[in-house]
Amino acid sequence: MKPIYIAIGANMSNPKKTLLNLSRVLAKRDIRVIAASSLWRNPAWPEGRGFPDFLNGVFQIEFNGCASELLHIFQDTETQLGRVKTARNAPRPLDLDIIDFRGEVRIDRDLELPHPRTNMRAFVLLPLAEIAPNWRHPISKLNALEALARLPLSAMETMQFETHMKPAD
Ligand code: PH2
Ligand code: MG
Ligand code: MG
Repeated sequence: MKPIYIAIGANMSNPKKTLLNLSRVLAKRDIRVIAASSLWRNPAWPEGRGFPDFLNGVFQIEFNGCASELLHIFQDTETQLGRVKTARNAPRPLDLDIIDFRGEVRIDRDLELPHPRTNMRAFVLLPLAEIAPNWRHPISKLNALEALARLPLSAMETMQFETHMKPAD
């Protein structure tokens, strides 16, 4: 079966601690992390709203269910870690997004696959390039480095290495 990649992020309530502990939290929901990128500090998107920087990374996971089941687990886990849905893009203690679910392409009201903004986000593409050099976007067919090269240089310039993650950390 093709791999599943997810984006992880946080920009409030000790993001580093939350993200370094995340694989343990996901394990309780039968999600196993099999590859973990580094964590990258970068400005909250959209810029200029004064929100704290994000830490972002990417996991490859194993999960024996469908994409909708995974989405529900993610929404549950975000809530459990204290996410309150206020304004769009407001700061959050945890953000879990499905980037690519086994190459599936779908556009539903609650779930779009692959994640629609994958190719526009250095904070997804750079960590994805670290752990999945052979991955290709299911629609554009670009790999992560090719998609990164199409972004403005400024997108890469804002990415700051924060720390490594160990899959079992
Ligand atoms: N997620 C958002 C909104 N803005 N900015 C960065 N840098 N990283 C994110 O993960 C992110 C964001 C909503 O999901
Ligand atoms: Mg997000
Ligand atoms: Mg999200």
